[in-house]
Amino acid sequence: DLVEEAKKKASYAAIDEHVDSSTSVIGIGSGSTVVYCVERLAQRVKDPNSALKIKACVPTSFQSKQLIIEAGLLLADLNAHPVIDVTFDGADEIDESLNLIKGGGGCHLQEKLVAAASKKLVIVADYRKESNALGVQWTKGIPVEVIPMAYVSIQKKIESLGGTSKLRMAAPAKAGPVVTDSGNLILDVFMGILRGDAVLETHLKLIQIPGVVETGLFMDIAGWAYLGLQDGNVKRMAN
Ligand code: DER
Repeated sequence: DLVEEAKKKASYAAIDEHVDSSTSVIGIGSGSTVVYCVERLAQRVKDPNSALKIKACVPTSFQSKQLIIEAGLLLADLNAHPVIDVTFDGADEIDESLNLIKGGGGCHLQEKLVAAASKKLVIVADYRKESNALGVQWTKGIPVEVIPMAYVSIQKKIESLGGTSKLRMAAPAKAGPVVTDSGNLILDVFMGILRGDAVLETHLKLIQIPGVVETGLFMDIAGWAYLGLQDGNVKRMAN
């Protein structure tokens, strides 16, 4: 189908244009699009003619670890490889300045930690993720990871800031709230459409609330984005 084909085209292009014989440590994101990155990486690693020497793949979630292991790639810990050559990850929304909303898959805390340790962050996505402002295409709120004991206090603080929020529930997979790989909860926060400076301003308002661990607002982190289009082409964005 068009969306899966777009994800695959974007991912294959990103891997082929950003992984070469000098690439040693790769960050692997989370979600459904990055699956195609791992697929392409595994193909190239297994190719006897490829000169790839991938030393380690650093995961951004339990799912990402599974992808690395199942692909036969070398699973590594961020503390063992605190400098990553390039990380490939998905996004829920991408604006024209490569600001992102991430966390739709509930993994944005570890994704941001790996991204921050990477020399390059390359985003892969299908055409549904492209937007002229954060909050326009992605209407499910800004994912915010919070410490469980304080989630109601944090919700009240968000209301005092003029926003609203919803605790992300796990049903039907599991009764009760989603619990992240780090043992925290997720609030999906509604603060309106974020244009220009509002992205950073909103992040700063949220991150200083006691008990907020990390927001899904990524600004000045992604250097490249590969967008698979409906016509089969790939749109390349670079900062
Ligand atoms: O949670 C995340 O940030 C993921 O990258 C995710 O939202 C992107 O997921 P997708 O590639 O399945 O759309």
